[in-house]
Amino acid sequence: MKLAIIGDVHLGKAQKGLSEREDDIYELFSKISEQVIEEKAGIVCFLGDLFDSSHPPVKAISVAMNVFENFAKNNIKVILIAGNHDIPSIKTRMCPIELPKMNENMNNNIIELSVQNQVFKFNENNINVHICGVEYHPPEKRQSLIKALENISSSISLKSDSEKNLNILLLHQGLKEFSPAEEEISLTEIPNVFDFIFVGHLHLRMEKSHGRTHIILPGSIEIGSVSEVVKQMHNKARVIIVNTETGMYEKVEILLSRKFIHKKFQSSAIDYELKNLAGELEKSVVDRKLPWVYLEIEDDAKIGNSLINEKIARATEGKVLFVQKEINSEEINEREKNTEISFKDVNIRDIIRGYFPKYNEEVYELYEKRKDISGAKEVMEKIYEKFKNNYVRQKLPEM
Ligand SMILES: [Mn+2]
Repeated sequence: MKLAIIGDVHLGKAQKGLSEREDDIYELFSKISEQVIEEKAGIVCFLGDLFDSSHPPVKAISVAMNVFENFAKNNIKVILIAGNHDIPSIKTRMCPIELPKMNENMNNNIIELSVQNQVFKFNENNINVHICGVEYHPPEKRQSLIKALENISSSISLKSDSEKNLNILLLHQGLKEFSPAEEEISLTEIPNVFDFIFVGHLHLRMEKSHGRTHIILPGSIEIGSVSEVVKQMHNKARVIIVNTETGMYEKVEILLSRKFIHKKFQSSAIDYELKNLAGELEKSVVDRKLPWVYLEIEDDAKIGNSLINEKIARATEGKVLFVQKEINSEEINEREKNTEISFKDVNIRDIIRGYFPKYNEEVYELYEKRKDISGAKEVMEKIYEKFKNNYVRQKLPEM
């Protein structure tokens, strides 16, 4: 059987609030689903953040329903895990990935993997395939994530070695090996029982082998932010197809509907660069979709932000959906450097005393514990107690 693995989709996301960008994702998602049907996949796995928010727009839900209905008609099962964007912050609220399960026609076709239901297994041609997964766990729930993975590992390693197994793990987490700043989990903490680990969340495309395990980050299907533009200037969405019989995988790419153009130049060459860009823009309209432009400009000629902006506006007017700019000038760098120096000279304690005369001790403690959530919580409770006592004492004489 073929499994299709799809990274963060973020249905309902409208980059810079533009409905054109919201529609780009709907369109691409439908295109990807058609490709998956054409590939004759038997199961499609989503790595979390199918929706951009836990209360997505109606259109996002209807697009998802249509795609899932199409999968059901073609006998394609869907396996989902919840990402940090899908999970509602209020526990009693429903996670939007539950919605398709409420439709009778696809109810049996959609499987949500979570701590409550960690493994979906099937046997085909004498191969036991275990597709395992849990929902996103924030850094403070690291220990329960590690425990859940141990549970999965012991439940799937009960099988005797004479049988052939293909073990796949789906995660929506930051992994230390790919993003050192993440405090969530590292590969050494994941039991060594998986052939593949597919990871959503980071939005980047990366791959790594760790022992017997192949770790693959297919990346988000679309480009969501400036950092993604710079880090992965691509014009194709990527779906991973795993063949459960051979254990091999391939990457299927689907062209994005809108062009992204990234240019980096110095202001001394701005007229030349913008003239070239204007020519490129004319050729970059696809199906009446205007390109998205990202410019990084170093103001070496010191012509100033307002003139740079004016030149860009004149060169791109009517030919782009959006121009995102980052102008680096010495003037700004100087200012930033100065703020940094003066900030270092400041005594935080004195500042806090000035701003919070009554609670300065507690606020300073809070400031010191700002990176330690449980410590900060204790301090907040202390502040609240003190506030409550003061408040009651102030109120009493009036009664
Ligand atoms: Mn995401």
